[in-house]
Amino acid sequence: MIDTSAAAPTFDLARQGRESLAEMITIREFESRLPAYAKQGLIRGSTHPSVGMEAIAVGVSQHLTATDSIASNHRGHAHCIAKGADLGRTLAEIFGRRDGYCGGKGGSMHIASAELGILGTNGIVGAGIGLAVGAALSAQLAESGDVAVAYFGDGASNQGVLAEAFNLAAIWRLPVIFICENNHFAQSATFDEMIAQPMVSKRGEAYGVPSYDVDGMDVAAVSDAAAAAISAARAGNGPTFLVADTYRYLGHMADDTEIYRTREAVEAAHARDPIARLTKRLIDGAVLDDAELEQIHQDAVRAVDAAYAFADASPFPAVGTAFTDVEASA
Ligand SMILES: Cc1ncc(C[n+]2csc(CCOP(=O)(O)OP(=O)(O)O)c2C)c(N)n1
Repeated sequence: MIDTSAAAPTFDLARQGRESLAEMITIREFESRLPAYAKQGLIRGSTHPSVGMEAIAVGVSQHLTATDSIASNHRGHAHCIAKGADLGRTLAEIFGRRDGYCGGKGGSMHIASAELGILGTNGIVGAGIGLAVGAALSAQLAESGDVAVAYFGDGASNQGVLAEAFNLAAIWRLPVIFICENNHFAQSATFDEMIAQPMVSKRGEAYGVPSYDVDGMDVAAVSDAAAAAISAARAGNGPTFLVADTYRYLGHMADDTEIYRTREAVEAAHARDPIARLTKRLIDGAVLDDAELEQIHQDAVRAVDAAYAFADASPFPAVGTAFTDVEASA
């Protein structure tokens, strides 16, 4: 192991705990409904839920401002929501409706918002990595103090773009945080089948990027590591690579037969569940009681119900708009 934590613990259970829990529960409620929406025909094209992986987006985003950027991948709804995306507009985009972030023309894998610093979720595996490096270079040249985050999977860490991105970020000391969400699978391929060197963090080290392994099922650990990485980037100390170990509870996308893993393995992963773990800490620490916990769950259900009503009521974009927004204006 290179290291198990990027920094001394700073996560303040009383200050950050309840908000982190509420965000993770809301994201899980949102994501858990997607397979059923897909079956109902409400979602055209594929959509990839990140149930089980909530701690990473939530732990990272609590240290980002609206002008910081994130570049995400095909499994990016949680990243967007944690960065401030409205649930209704996110779901409307997933449903391909006019009130979505990209007018319904992007769908699940192409959610972008300049105002929120969301450079886009991305259907091309690894493509967001280069976008984040570009945003970090732009922030450095503008001396804005902003940082950029690239979220990508263990499968994407095999893409050549990561080598180039690490090298440029290291030599130019760019304010970029590379976050590999190792959920143990790339579509139907297991991590062990696809990656010979199990320490993905060594890949960052090889390029001179400080690299750390973090428990991606522990929001406090992710938050601590992200706080250290983001403040180092803001201080001009360059990039950090965080490899967050996590697990994808649901199939790669709706209709995944999941023949590449056993039910028992999926159930075993629930023992590390980020929501259950934080809930236990909050209850044991008397930060939260059962009634407040129930309220958080009810609020999440209500918020996602409202998002569904908003998205379902939104019309499809007019056919005549198919060729607008294709090119950026100068
Ligand atoms: C360049 C490219 N190659 C292949 C694909 C097909 N594809 C879509 S998702 C995926 C797996 C990606 O795995 P990982 O990066 O670990 O992310 P995860 O799905 O596990 O979150 C693949 C191979 C693609 N979309 N883009």
